[in-house]
Amino acid sequence: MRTGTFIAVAAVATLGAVGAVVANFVVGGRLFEETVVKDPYEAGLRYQKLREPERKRAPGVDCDIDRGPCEKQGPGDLRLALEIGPRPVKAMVDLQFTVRAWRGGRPLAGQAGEISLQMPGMYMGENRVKLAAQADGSLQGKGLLVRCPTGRRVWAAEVALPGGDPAAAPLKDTFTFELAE
Ligand SMILES: [Cu+2]
Repeated sequence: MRTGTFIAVAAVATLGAVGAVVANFVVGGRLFEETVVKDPYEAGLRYQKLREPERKRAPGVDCDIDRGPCEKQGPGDLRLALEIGPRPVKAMVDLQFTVRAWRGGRPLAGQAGEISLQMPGMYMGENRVKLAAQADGSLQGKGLLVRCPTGRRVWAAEVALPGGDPAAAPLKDTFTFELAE
């Protein structure tokens, strides 16, 4: 190789290397800017909003049980919340059902309750979870959801809590949710 050619090749190689380093800085800088998040909470909300349209909800589902407790506004100033764990909620797994109730914003001190589990439009046998009062004011019980032979995963949990006095009608509300699998 002649010296002139070598210098030219070396110069091009060096420029190329410098160029790559500069490009790296620019790309690195952009990536860094995109990774930095001003408010992680707000970013989380944005993430959820972005994700929401992707979630396929079966008809009739009114409770996204895998995101935490579902709340319902009952008649009057009654509020009922249902939580099922572990999440994601799956069939053929021991589940813990937790119910909380409030009237006028104050926790209702219930002694017992019951959840009746059914698949909308399909008889799956009797499946009831007995709820017992816990020290933290909630009602809890254990249960299991069977795997449906048709592959459907939508269940309706009808929560029933005894009314204030023995003559009163029970407080009832239904939460319809879809199992993760
Ligand atoms: Cu079924």
